[in-house]
Amino acid sequence: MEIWTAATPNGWKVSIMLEELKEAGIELPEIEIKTINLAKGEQFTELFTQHNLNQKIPVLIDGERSIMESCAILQYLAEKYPTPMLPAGEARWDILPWVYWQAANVGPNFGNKLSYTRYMDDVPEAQKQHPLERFNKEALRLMAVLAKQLGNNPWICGTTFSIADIAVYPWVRGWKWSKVDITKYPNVLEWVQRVRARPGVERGISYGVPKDEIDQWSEARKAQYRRGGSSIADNAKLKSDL
Ligand SMILES: N[C@@H](CCC(=O)N[C@@H](CS)C(=O)NCC(=O)O)C(=O)O
Repeated sequence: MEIWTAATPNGWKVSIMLEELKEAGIELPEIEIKTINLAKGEQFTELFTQHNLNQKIPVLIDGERSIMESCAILQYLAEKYPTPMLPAGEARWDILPWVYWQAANVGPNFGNKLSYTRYMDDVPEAQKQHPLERFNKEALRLMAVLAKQLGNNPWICGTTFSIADIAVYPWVRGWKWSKVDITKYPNVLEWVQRVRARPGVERGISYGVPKDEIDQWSEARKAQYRRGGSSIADNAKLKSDL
């Protein structure tokens, strides 16, 4: 089995899943983790495109089968290696709609909010205002939904950690980076901390990331990013005080 990935929220869903499967006692086969350099455009090569026409990471290759879309990969791994993270039978329908909810809503809105907040530093403010407001408002609405779904439960789908938690966590954990104020929802904040405290998650989010940068980029990494021609807005430039 091969995983083609990068140190990004969609990539971490898969690496967290692998590590959580190990935590659950599953003996995984040898899996080759191939890091795709997105900045260099390796997702656009002919070979990559043969495995994923959509030209985005992550991709899972298992024998003759190539699977795109991080949430489809979560489901594939969960079905191939059964654990309580995706129960069998009817009960899986408590989980799967929340995985789809992430793919269709949380990822795109947090991703767009992040992009306009950090990675379009050279775009005039007036042009960014509408998309920033729109994606922020929708991201916050989604967090209100998440807060209701969590209620007093420890995990998104009740008392058992599931692939829904794995799907949603990597985007929400970056709330300070995307400036989505989840402090309005204390149970969401507590859930973020609860997921982060899991050893499998700790290992999963460290794929492709130097040890001291798991939760925050170092100044050296930011400088390296800028040297590559990308401009990132730093906190000092942003109005938000998150
Ligand atoms: N819905 C897709 C999104 C995948 C995606 O957007 N991947 C990003 C990294 S997080 C990517 O490959 N970006 C490179 C590009 O857009 O060229 C999934 O969940 O797998």
